[in-house]
Order: sequence, then C-alpha cells, then structure tokens
Amino acid sequence: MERTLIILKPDTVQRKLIGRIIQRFEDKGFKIVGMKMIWITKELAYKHYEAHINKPFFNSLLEFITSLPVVVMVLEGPEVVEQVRKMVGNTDCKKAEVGTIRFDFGLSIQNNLIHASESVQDAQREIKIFFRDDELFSYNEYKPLSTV
Ligand code: 3AN
Repeated sequence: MERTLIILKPDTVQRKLIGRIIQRFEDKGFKIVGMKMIWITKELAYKHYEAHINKPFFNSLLEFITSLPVVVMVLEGPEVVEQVRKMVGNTDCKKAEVGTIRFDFGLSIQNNLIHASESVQDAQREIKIFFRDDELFSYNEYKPLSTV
C-alpha cells in the first residue's frame, strides 16, 4: 500500500489548525500509520529540502521550518501521494483551488501550512528521514478501506 509524508508546518501549529487538517485526511479515508511532534533541526531541514538548497528562498524557508515544533505524519492508502497533493493544493495559497487546504487556510507562499511528498519516490526518501521503522505501524481498521 502506498505511503506519503506529511509535515504540519509551524504556521499550522501556531494557528491551532492541526486537528482540522488531520480531520480532512481521516474523513477522506486515509490511514495514519505514524505521527509525532518534533522540532526540526537545521541538519534535518537540509536533508528534507536538499532539492531547494540553492533556491533564493532557502534561508527563509530554513528559518521558518525550524522556528517552532511541527507534526510529522505518514498516511497510507490507495494513490495517497497524488490524492493528498490534490487535497493540499498549489504551493502559493493564493493560487490554490477552492476547497484545498492551502486555499481554505492560507494566504502565503512560504507559510503554506503543510508539506506533502510530491512523488512515491520522494515519499520513500522523506519517510526515512523522519521515521524509524519501529515508529510506523501496521494495523487493521475497524472498517477496512475499500479500494474498488
Ligand atoms: P510544495 O510544498 O508545494 O511541493 P516546493 O517543494 O516547491 O512546494 O517548495 C518547498 C517549500 O518551499 C514550500 N512548501 C514553501 O514553504 C517554500 N517555497 C516554495 N517556493 C517559494 C517561494 N517562491 N518563496 C518562498 N518560499 C517558497
């Protein structure tokens, strides 16, 4: 089953939106298989955002993502990577489609509330950065997800 990495960023924590954002993923039917609050170090941020190190916004992004604790989470479900990216919306909250998390809660491009892996390959890399194998769980839900 496919998995994706979610980070509820400092602005989500500060604005007390953690529960409302997690609720959307539970409502959709995705399964939380790992979740914790952590304070991202500069070292961890460099690893996670390695593709952006040379971008003009990198220093500001680094400052932001290490400014407060965040919630990291692994979601599991059919085509979860693509489906969650759709639920999250455009990087720039002002350009995000109505009904997406970034449209509904944000106005910024940097403070855009949430990270979600862009591809299955990225998800595999990112999950390893934030979670040990024994922090991820396999369990049966009361009502199993239907994939048909
Ligand atoms: P996404 O999170 O939508 O996949 P990426 O991977 O292009 O976006 O960018 C990673 C993070 O860097 C974004 N979530 C955002 O916080 C920040 N970022 C991206 N582009 C800009 C920008 N032009 N100015 C400031 N911050 C940016």
